[in-house]
Amino acid sequence: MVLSTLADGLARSLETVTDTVTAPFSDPVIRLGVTGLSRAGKTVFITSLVANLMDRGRMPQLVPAANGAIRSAYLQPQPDDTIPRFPFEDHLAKLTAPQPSWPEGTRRISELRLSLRVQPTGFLAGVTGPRTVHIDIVDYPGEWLLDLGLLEKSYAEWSHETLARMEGRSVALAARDAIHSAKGAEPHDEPTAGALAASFTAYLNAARKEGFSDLSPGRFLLPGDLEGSPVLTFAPLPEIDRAPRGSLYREFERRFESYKNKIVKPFFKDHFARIDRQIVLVDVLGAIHNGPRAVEDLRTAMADILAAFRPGRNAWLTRLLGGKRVDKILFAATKADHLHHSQHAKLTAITQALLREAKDRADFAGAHTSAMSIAALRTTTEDSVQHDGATIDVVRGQLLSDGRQAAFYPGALPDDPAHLLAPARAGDEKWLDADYSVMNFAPAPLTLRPGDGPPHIRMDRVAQFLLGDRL
Ligand SMILES: Nc1nc2c(ncn2[C@@H]2O[C@H](COP(=O)(O)OP(=O)(O)OP(=O)(O)O)[C@@H](O)[C@H]2O)c(=O)[nH]1
Ligand SMILES: [Mg+2]
Repeated sequence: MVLSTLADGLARSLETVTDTVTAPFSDPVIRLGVTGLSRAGKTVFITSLVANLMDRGRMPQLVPAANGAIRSAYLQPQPDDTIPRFPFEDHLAKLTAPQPSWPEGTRRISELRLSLRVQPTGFLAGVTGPRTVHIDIVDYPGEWLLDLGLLEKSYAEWSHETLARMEGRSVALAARDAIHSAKGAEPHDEPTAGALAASFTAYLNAARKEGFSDLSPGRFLLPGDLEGSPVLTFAPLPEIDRAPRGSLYREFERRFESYKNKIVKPFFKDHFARIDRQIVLVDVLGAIHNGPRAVEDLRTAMADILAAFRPGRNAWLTRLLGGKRVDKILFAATKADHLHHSQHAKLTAITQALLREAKDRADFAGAHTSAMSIAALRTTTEDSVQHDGATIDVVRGQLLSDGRQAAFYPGALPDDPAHLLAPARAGDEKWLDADYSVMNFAPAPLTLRPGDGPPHIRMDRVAQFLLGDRL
């Protein structure tokens, strides 16, 4: 008994070195950040991860699941009272209903606490009882990370850069006219401010549809509860030297500062700075399907997003983090169930090449990174069909559009990622010698055996990379 208490205390004091603990004797917590651009697959990913950690029958590559160290898994109230809870049960119910459906788009941050009872294996196996490890999963839009760049800019600098970018874009025409005819030195009045902000926001939304990614301030696109509030009611204006007090320019300048202080900084302080492990979901197949420009845009957006994982570039963030950093980052190409497994390695190689620049810098900052091709929810089965005397590897699934069963071949990904990335960098309109398609499959109706979570591709490897060493 005494020995066990002692050993337990020892184990815990060791943990405090590596784990996020709030008090000396509290249970270890792993804070897992899940991010990605809109539609990357965050909601489906979290739902599947949690379901497969609760029912571990399909998790052979997660070592502590396979060797029985994880005794049980259960949901608990999350530690942060003011963040919406991730509605896991609703999402799982929809995905596993007799007529399954995909979740709605998410517009805000959310959190879920999954707790695992783990019996330590290894040298403490005999002397300690099971312990509890909490996994706090935080779902946040990747677009929010893009706002980090605003912190070191003044309103005048941001306006200057934003207006310059708008120059070359046809979708910016209306907003540009509105901004250039605005009278920044005249007294601020709210209808004028509101109309300018609306026009600028409409431009940002249109630019996103066109596939542009440098769309700060990120919260203008995903306003949530802040819609219509002053902090989201401003727009860039050409610089005015010594704008009078009470002028439109001065008010927009004040609101820009307020956006930085009341939206950007709290997000980084309250959420980002506390993350231990991060997964970045990337819809690489979707971008390839949309053509070279979409691939290039994805590449630059990911580089900007990952700048947040390179503190040092931003003095404020460096101070805030104080040496703490995310120690593992996983880049996952999602929806890999659109591809026969014989092409998964190529998809992973393309993902790696796409993120090379950004990843190298994150590596430089000391984080351990990896890339994988995954499907959080497998909607297809594999098959081979004969076509013109050749055998091609296809996937079969149910089409979302009309419910038909279809065999699908998305095109052959190149062995050398440069065959895609070079034309993307060169700004080509179309892929030269190939066409890639994606299909929207419906989630397949499931009959799960007891103990099995929803079918997936490599979610067990994902869990092993992100959590395995801490369980
Ligand atoms: N085939 C397949 N499709 C997937 C998978 N995961 C996501 N999808 C598709 O991608 C869409 C977006 O997935 P979500 O999980 O809602 O993406 P999100 O990142 O949460 O999107 P937002 O909340 O809008 O930012 C889904 O509606 C599905 O059509 C998967 O594992 N396999
Ligand atoms: Mg979502």
